[in-house]
Amino acid sequence: MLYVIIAGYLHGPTSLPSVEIRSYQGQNLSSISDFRENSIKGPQYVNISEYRLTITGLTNTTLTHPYDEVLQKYPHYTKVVTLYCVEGWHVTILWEGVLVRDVLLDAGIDPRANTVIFTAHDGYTTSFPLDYLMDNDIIMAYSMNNVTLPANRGYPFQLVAEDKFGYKWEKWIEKIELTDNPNYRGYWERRGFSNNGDINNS
Ligand SMILES: Nc1nc2c(c(=O)[nH]1)N[C@H]1C(S)=C(S)[C@@H](COP(=O)(O)O)O[C@H]1N2
Ligand SMILES: [Mo]
Repeated sequence: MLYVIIAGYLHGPTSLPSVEIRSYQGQNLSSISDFRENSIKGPQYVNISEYRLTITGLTNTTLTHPYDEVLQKYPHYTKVVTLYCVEGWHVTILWEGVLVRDVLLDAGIDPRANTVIFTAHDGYTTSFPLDYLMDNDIIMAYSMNNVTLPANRGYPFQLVAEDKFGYKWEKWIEKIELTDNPNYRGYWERRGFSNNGDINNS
């Protein structure tokens, strides 16, 4: 405690661990413990010192970012969004993250690209039309309800795929790949779930 006070005087404020918030601008939020954990291989524990976010495929360059670099390089955004799982539960959370659009533009988008495939630490994949990610302020979240994502919630990054079912909200994102194959199907999509995953017309 004394150290924290001294460090505060010498170097400006030292941030202390956050406590989850449960309301935001008058809106009630779910808790980060309201999710049902049913990931294909259970919770993943990503070693952050070895972690790299790779952006590749039909890009001008392949980017490989350590975790801190993602947070330093791109502007931060917050939004309240509800995740609906096909199993019938839902959670409303304050998400904070970086725009997928900013990351893709940084890598440079080849004009032939029309589809984006996300691959996770557990081998899970899902994909989107490039336009969905470019036109809708879609973020990759590193924080939920003001708390850094816990391991079971997708640390270091979960995609906030708003207006899409939960199976499109990939956790533990490691790779973002641009392709020209709109027929790519991810893990659940290959097992019969719709490729667009739209909440309103699946
Ligand atoms: N990497 C990865 N991401 C994933 C999944 C998974 O199994 N692996 N499950 C998806 C599903 S089906 C849902 S509903 C959401 C939220 O699931 P959770 O409650 O298990 O976090 O994460 C999605 N993201
Ligand atoms: Mo789900």
